[in-house]
Amino acid sequence: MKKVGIVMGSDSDLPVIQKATAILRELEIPFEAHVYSAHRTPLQAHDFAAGAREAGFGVLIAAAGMAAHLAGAIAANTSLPVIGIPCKGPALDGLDALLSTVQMPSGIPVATVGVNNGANAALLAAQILAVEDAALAARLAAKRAADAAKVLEKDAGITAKL
Ligand code: RP5
Repeated sequence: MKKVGIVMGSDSDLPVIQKATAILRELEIPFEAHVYSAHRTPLQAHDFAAGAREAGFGVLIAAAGMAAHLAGAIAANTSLPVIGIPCKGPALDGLDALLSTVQMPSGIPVATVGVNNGANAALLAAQILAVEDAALAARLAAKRAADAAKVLEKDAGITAKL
């Protein structure tokens, strides 16, 4: 199976990334994670993106906060699909990173999930890999069913309580 490549701009983004890695583990998807910054270590970020297809990755996730150029910089150097996670920083509640990640110019797309939404990034990565992988598609369907069952349990609990 192709791997998911994860890049975070700083180790301070780790709590967001851990939401993604928990789901990738649950779905038995191999991944590799790195701290590479578009600004602090641009050469390493470039080299990772440029070599990602050759290295066996099928989709990349890039998480960054503040002036979040990482996902765009990664996308500029690969034709693999790139999923951007805007991370909440010390100011502006993550709106800075959201706009920096989502507002890519035409030609270099980044599929942007919600602020801090590592879970959706992992699920979207899984869905992309599942296009060509029926076993993974079945695991995704089972997870959706299990997640729906949890919501219905909550529904029954709230109905009983009120
Ligand atoms: C971004 O700046 C990182 O992705 C992180 O979200 C933010 C702050 O980084 P640190 O100062 O915590 O290393 O590049």
